[in-house]
Amino acid sequence: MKVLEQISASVINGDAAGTVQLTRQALDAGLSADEILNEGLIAGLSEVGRRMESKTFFIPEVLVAARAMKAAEDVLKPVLVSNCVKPTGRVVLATVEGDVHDIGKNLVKLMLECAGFEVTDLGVNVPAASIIRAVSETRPNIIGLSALLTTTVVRMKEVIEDLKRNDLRSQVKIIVGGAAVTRDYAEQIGADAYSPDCTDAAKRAKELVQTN
Ligand code: B1M
Repeated sequence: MKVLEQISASVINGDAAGTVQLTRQALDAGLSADEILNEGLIAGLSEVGRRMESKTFFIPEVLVAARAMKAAEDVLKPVLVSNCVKPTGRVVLATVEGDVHDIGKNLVKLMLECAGFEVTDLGVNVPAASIIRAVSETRPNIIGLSALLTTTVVRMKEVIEDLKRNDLRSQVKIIVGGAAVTRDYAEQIGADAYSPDCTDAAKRAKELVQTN
């Protein structure tokens, strides 16, 4: 088995120590942090998602897999941030109300910081009112919203409507993403950008600031 497949298998098995060790081994072998993240760690969690869907995995298995992924992320972080640039803008980032998934959001935060953004991370399960408050207080260039559940994706629309009601919409750009979000939905709710992954999110954020 190749090391990336071993990393995926290790995430699926929820073996945090093994995942960390294999991640180090892959870095030492010259694989890029991006490859390890996407083709090893995220690939593993995607399989966990499929097993969850087919009801062969349940919450305890998913939690240990997520923990293994997070442990390996700490090994990758210093490598991912080694080429970071100076601050260029501010972002308020949140996983929307009702949703506690934060692995993807945290990767988006990392990539945004790497691209030079100062990120105010409001965490998970964040009500629209808290986002509006953070926007009024920190005056960000961008709001980043993440949602992984089909039941919580609708919260993004509420945030945009609340921004309009509070006369704040024209002052910020909005990027949305997460497994439950589509480009069509982003357009439909009037977001400024949709992003399928964390690297792309940082690219979109830079473009949005430049066109501001
Ligand atoms: Co949950 N879960 N989960 N879960 N979980 C999913 C999302 C699911 C697809 C699994 C499945 O059934 N196949 C399913 C949703 C189904 C649906 O709505 N259509 C699901 C479900 C049902 C649930 C519960 C309801 C289960 C239950 O309780 N019965 C429950 C909900 C809790 C809640 O939020 N209220 C639940 C709970 C959990 C755990 C807590 C156990 C755990 C989360 C741990 C944590 O995040 N700290 C968990 C996990 C781990 C998953 C899966 C397996 C993996 C998610 C993940 O971290 N992926 C997931 C299956 C899947 O997605 N395939 C699943 C890796 C991560 C890097 O990807 O977050 O998509 P992702 O981020 C990507 C992109 O989407 C993008 O960048 C990242 C990669 O570069 N991105 C953005 C993300 N945010 C972005 C924002 C942007 C731009 C890009 O701009 C701002």
